[in-house]
Amino acid sequence: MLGLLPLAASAQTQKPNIIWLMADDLGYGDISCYGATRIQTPAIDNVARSGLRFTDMHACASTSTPSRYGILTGEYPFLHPGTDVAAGNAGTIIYPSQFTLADAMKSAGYRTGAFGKWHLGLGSKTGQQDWNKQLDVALDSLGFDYSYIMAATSDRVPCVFIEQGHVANYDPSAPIEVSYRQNFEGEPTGQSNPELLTKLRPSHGHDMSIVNGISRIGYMKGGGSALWRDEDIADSITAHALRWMGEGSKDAPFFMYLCTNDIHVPRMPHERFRGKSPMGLRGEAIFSLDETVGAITHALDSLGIRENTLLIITSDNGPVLDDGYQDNATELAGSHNPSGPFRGGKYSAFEAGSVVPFIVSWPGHVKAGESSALVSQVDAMSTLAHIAGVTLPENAAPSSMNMADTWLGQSSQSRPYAVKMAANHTLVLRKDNWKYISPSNGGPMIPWGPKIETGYLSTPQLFDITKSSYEETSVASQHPDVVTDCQQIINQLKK
Ligand code: NG6
Ligand code: CA
Repeated sequence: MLGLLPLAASAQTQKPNIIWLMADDLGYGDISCYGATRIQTPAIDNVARSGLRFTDMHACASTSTPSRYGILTGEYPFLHPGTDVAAGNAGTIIYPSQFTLADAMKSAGYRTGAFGKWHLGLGSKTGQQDWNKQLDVALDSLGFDYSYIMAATSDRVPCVFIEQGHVANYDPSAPIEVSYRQNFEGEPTGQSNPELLTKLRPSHGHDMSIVNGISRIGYMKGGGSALWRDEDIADSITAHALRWMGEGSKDAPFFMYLCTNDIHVPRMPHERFRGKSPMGLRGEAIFSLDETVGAITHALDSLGIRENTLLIITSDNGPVLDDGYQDNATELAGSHNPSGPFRGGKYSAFEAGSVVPFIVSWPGHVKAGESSALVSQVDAMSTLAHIAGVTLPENAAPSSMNMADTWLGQSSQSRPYAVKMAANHTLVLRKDNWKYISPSNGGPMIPWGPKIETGYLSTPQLFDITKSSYEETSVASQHPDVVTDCQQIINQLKK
């Protein structure tokens, strides 16, 4: 049997391929290797069995744009302007002058590819993109050799894939126009033409342009044959990822940033999953995600590169049931708790907003098991750069630490602390056995639709997480020194 190779020796001889496979809005409790019983995720569980399953991984935020910003730049999103949930016509949020995770991998001799959900802006100026031409800022400016992406989310226009900075399968007979201010004359919307909503109806918001029988956020016109069919999004992303993976030379390693659309709303996975889960479309979307993972591992096996590939599976933020479409996710969840043992969900300052599944697999290098070390996705850049054998430029990845020993299971060392941001910018800190939530304004529940507890309070909150991972009773008044300490760390970071 192959023994575990020490990192230094192995990295010198052969750099591993690295796949960062990230689901959207997948909760800690949504997959069977993290305790779900009402749904089975055999492909993800397989990876978990061969690798290290973390129980205390923190995303940088409880929504997508800031969370992803932290991964790709190694900088806390609250330190950078404009990292709120981005519109589909947002200009680039990461500046081309910034050194990104993809730049780091490229400098290590890697081929770099991005697939699926992007949601970090495209083009140099918000609202000024000409979607019928090559975008002036696309992922090649951010270190990716190849990209096949969705500009934002599947509930936001434009509903087309962007390949190498240009609309994929562009249809010249149907020029594309996008606006987040007003509709285009004569175009139906979910609000004015609900009879055209043949596939899904909104429960809140999402009542603007209609594409594929589903209304979205924002207005778009045109697209023609380039418009996606939601049922095919997962297959399309996976097919492009697999093709790119197989095209590479055997010598150059690759870095693949693979972000699924599953299980974000609108949940409309392929018809082959229909009726397969008692949890309806949300369960089917989890199956679709699992199938993507299976397709990737199968391809790694077929190419004979599984043992030389570091495969990471994670999520960008916590789970949500009703996120704006009438897909019956709430009604059909039954005993399934997508938040697992944690309180809150997507958007929330409570733990379920940002504690996410995190599985690291690299057969022969990462010993299978479980790690309860406190870890953060903001460390992706320093950690993966280290594994790839590159030194980052001085000002790159300012919030990121090299945690390779912990991520690869050679140590159980925790990060000194993890900071994350809730939807209303409330900053949250986890440190030792403490969880701290900064005081903020905002009611106890998300105000616009999802039935999720925010965790916001006008006074500081402190929880002893050894007592219960479910944040029940604040002990802030009993531990004023800890509260001060946590607040000071946050203040220091903000400087
Ligand atoms: C919210 C959307 C929600 C989702 C979220 C972003 C409404 C009413 N809700 O504004 O559906 O798109 O933004 O999710 O529009 S994320 O996972 O990409 O951060
Ligand atoms: Ca998300």
